[in-house]
Amino acid sequence: MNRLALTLYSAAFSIMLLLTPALRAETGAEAWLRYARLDGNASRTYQNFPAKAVVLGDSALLRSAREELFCGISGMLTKSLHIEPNLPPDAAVVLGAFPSVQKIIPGLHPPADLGEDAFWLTNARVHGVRHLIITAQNDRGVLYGVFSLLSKIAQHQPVFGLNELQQPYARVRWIDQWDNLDGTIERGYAGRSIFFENGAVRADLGRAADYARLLASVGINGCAINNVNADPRLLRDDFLPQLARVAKIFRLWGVQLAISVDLASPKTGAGLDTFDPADPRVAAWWRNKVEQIYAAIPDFGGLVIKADSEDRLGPSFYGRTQADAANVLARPLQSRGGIVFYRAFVYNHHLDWRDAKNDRAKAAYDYFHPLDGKFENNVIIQIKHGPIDFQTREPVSPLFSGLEHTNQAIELQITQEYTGQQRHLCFLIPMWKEVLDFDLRANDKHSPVMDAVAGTTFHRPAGGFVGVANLGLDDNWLAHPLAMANLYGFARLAWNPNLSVSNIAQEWTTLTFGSDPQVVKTISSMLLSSWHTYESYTGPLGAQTLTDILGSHYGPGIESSEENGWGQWHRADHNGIGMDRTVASGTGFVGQYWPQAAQMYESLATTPDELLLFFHHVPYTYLLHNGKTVLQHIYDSHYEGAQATADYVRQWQTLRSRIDDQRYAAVLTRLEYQAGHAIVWRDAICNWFLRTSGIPDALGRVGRHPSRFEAEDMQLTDYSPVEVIPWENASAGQAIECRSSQPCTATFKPNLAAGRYRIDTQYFDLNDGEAKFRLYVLNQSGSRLVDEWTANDHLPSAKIGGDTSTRHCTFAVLLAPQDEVRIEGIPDRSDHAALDYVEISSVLDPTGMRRTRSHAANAPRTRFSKKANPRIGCSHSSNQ
Ligand code: GCV
Repeated sequence: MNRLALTLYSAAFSIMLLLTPALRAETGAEAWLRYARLDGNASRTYQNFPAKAVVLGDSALLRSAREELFCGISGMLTKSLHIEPNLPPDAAVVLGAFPSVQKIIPGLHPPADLGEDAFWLTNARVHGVRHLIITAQNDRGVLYGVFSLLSKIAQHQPVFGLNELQQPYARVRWIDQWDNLDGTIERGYAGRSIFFENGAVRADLGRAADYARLLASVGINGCAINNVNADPRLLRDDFLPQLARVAKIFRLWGVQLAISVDLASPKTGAGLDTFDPADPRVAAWWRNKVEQIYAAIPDFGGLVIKADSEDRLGPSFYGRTQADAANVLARPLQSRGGIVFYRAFVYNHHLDWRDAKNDRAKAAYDYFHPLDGKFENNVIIQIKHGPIDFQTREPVSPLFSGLEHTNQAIELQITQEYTGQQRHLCFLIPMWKEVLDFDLRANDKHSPVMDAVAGTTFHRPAGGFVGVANLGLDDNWLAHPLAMANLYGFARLAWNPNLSVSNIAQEWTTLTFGSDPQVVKTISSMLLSSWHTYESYTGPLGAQTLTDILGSHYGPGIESSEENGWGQWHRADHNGIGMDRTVASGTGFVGQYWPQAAQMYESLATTPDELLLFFHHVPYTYLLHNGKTVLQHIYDSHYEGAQATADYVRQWQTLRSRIDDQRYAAVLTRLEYQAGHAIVWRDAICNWFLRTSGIPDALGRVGRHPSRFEAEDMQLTDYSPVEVIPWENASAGQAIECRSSQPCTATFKPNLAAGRYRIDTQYFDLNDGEAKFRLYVLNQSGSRLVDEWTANDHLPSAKIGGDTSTRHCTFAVLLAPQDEVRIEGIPDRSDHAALDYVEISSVLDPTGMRRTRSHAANAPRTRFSKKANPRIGCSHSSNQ
């Protein structure tokens, strides 16, 4: 581009930005219920939307439905609905359960039976006037119908002439939260609990009320609010009234309250000397407790149990079975309609890793399959989607086809414990969809997981979907503004697992960011590729997430899986990698599937590449179906994955001014961080496999970083070198840290031709201090400060390593051949301003229009202020 063209281009771009109307700043608190005003064209489509509403009934749920309708219509169509006691002579929206609607419109008949929670959106002509009808078998269905109608309007879909009956796929569509009574959340990444603080239910349950509304809007009908590693205090007599406060709020939105309980509760502080489920005193204790709960909460949903797992006590303590334990709780709940969700996550984490036949993956089936048919009818076995633990890629749990006479539900993890902890973009719906679509071939018949859990495959009375969400007090609920797509998508699949993944992505994007086609296209495409991207740089081919399984479950930690009893082994050694789980030569896990699925996994030839290392141990030179060796695939996928994250940054930047600045900046900060951390992952894994296998990368990338300047090789003042453990989590295994009370410096001479360069500084951001960094360019005329930033992110470690390694990018720095670059580190508390390396690359973008400073340094923090938790939606005065 010549200079004139460049100037014109810059001017045009600036004018375009000036002309673009500023978009209202948004925190993300409203999630997909923004009800943003429709623009001219779209609102004209709805100009004939009725101005009146008739609500047939006065239950709390119908009041919520009415207020939601008013809120949505006034927000999107700037129209105030008038409430009418009877059907008016002009068009109205009619809300009510079907019998009451039929009373005033006798000729109306739904196209099929309206089951529990199903709704019917239709229209009916009365005396020549067409009314819009939202009806259902129960009031909760009417509420769901209202949300569905509003969602259609927000997506500019037609609502006149509708005749749509929506039936939920399964009765159970629940959320689990892992909140602790002290206000922390196990595996929660978005602030403190919206339910608890200081050992009690919070005084202000405003956010809990907003949460219930969000859940109802996508058809979720139950929520267990506390950690499955349950605190027995929750069952104390004085706690029940506090739980009743939460239930009251949930009730307004048709969300049933449930709690997780500790099976040892009868003994722990409750006066008994046993919790043996076969002891009549224990049964009486639970009976009494359940009665107390129902006295306080008449519509209580049920109890969630984690037992004999990860140091939680269970029935094995007394030589009893999981069925004995489940049933003793289920019996008193039965007459009240309550459910026991008994988790199949029962396993021994002290397995002998030297025994090649041991396999944690077998545990759930081994414990529960022999008990099939021995559980009460109101017990649901809650099964994690894979046999290990929410890894980036696992096969489906064979237990889904191993329980033919027992209810079951699938447990999916919305909170991104192993998938980037809401710092990395990872849209999980494609993964869940693959799981739900998987054909178990039970009894040699078509039997997708979605049907097994919904109860249709084996004709069970109950079953469904449970998502572990762990939303927190952060304004935008899940910290990463794009992570809410996972909650939305979970609920949409729980409602209808046959929905297409791309439709879900587009729906969520439109509802959350508006209908600008470029926005919808760009964000949906980023979402849809993001799971594969994450997988490709954190553990491809079914090796599971190669993360630090003994600590944070976040950064790379390849060897942490091995030589311990946790059983997340990948068995990588000098020659090869993978767990042999075949019947012929391995652990025999494959034999837990029905024959057709088992045959596929038993054979190397038919095992899909993406699960190869889950089922087989192979040499690094083994050829995949795609023609590459295993090791070359590992190298390539990590480079491709890291590159894809850099591309996400560029894709997102095309949306500037099409999205409000606040959310634009919050997402950009996260994507830039991810792009840096993907390089940490890439290098750790590739270097580890290079050293372990001795086989070089055919493309010569691994271990070669010509534009990298190692911190330990720089000229150091007060900084000192430090070994990083494990070695692969720092470039060349070393870093430098500043143990002095004064600033330390590291200086080097890049010796580059004159030009503009991008300087990436790789440093460690520890979570118990806020070190500062300054970047200078030095030459004869003095020193020039070109950038500065604070290491104030909240990463999950106080150690130098893969969790804390962070990249800061400084764009378009002018360098001359004799210039030196200096980093000054100013330590703070235990954060010793540690540095790994600096990488310098030439700036390809000649326009100079890119930022000269990294956004990461200047963008607003993504963890928003907690001082005033924003309430969302319209004021539901009657509901507060
Ligand atoms: C609530 C994994 C997680 C634990 C979690 C457990 C479970 O092991 O790391 O934090 O505990 O699963 O699902 O019970």
